[in-house]
Amino acid sequence: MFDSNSKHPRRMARTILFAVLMVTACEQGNSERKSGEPDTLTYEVRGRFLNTSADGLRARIHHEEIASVMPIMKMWFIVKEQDALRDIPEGSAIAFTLVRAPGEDFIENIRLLPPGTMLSFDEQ
Ligand SMILES: [Cu+2]
Repeated sequence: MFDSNSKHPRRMARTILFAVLMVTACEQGNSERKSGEPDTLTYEVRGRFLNTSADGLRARIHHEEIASVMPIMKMWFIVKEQDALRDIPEGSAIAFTLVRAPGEDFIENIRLLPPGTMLSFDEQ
């Protein structure tokens, strides 16, 4: 009955804990990836635009869950299109494409969503 398999659940729990820690570490800008994954991955994301950095190169966004990537959080994203944020008022609901390329993550194709758009973390 108590064979070598009895150690397995604990190892499984440790693996799951490690996976959770990896996901929650994403705000620190982890861009490492395992070999064998595609070079560039893109994700369609919705969120609320909070503000632009002083140098204009990054946007702070409260984003919805990005499945298999990140839970809901507020974080900074690199914006490569210089004028992309010019017509986006702070507090607007937006949609954008998250690009995760080797060595860098950034966002592009930022679109304003209709006024009054409810996001998953908004109060009803
Ligand atoms: Cu995030």
